[in-house]
Amino acid sequence: MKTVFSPLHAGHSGQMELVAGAIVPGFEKPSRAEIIKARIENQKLGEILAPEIHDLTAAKRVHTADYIDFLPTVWPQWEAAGKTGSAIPFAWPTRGLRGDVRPQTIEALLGYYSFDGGASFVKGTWDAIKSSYDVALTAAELIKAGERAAFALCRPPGHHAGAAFMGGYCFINNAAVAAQWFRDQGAKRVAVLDVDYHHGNGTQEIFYDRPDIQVINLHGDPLTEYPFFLGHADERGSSAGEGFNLNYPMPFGTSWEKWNEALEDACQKLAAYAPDVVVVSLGVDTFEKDPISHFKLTSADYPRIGARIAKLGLPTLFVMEGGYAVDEIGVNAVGVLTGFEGR
Ligand code: FKS
Ligand code: ZN
Repeated sequence: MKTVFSPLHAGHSGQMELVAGAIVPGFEKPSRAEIIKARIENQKLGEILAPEIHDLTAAKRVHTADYIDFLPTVWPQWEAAGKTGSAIPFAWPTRGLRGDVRPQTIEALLGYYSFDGGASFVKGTWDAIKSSYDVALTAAELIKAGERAAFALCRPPGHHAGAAFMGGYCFINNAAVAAQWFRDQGAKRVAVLDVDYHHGNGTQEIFYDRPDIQVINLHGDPLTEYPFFLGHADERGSSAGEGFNLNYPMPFGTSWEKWNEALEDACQKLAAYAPDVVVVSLGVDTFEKDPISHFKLTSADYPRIGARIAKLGLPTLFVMEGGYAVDEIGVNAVGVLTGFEGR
């Protein structure tokens, strides 16, 4: 299958995050994408294409216009305010505070448009976000043009980003953009299958009241795992979307057998929905050696995931999300894709 990749992701580099009380280099780093790209070449998965440049219309179909217009202004505003380190949000309008009044300074706006401090900006961040969006749309276009499958090697990832917020390394929700784009191109129903270790809270929020986009998540139980405040099994969609959101939260230590039972059930529900196209939010942080996660999948399991998804027999867009065991991220992510191809 073809891959779409942009070198502009690499400008999103050197951002910092808080771990156990210390500010450390972010886990979501450029080598992740570079190692996956090298593995694609090594495995001869297929051609690697540069993205076409798109305007932001498709982003504004799933995000608010004010949020999307804010993103490219972050670094210029941060610099104009005389700040030099990573732009990290640190104050949020949670319960008891006013979330309905848009504030005016860059520090305040970072909090207004986020749910945690996990999506931070450096100088090259906007260009990377934009390239990741272009990668997703270009890969979606390959599917529309008749490819059975395509791989959007997105970085930064997207599934934690909601209609008007960033967080958890995510800014624009690439998978949601692609799903909506397929609808706008005439697909009647689209399914999003999110196999990242973390719940895709952004994707769930964006499509929660919609029957035309089914959202299925397999993830660490939010009682004990990030993003903590969404992803429970009783979240099944609202109003017209009731029954079209499915969550499979699983405990720390989950290994292939249990995870695969969830995947099997998810795939049966997905097949019953009979979508025209599937968007896979592909995270490989379910891996046993992932430094920030607590599932126990092995490298041998990833091709099995791909093979099960292939069995659906549907046009499939893979969109890269998380995975932080960089030494094995190429083997694991590309393992899903070669498994899909039956090799
Ligand atoms: C404090 C721990 C914060 C954040 C985990 C983010 C996971 C992101 C992801 C994505 F796919 F979006 F990349 N942990 N330092 O893997 O879900
Ligand atoms: Zn994740």
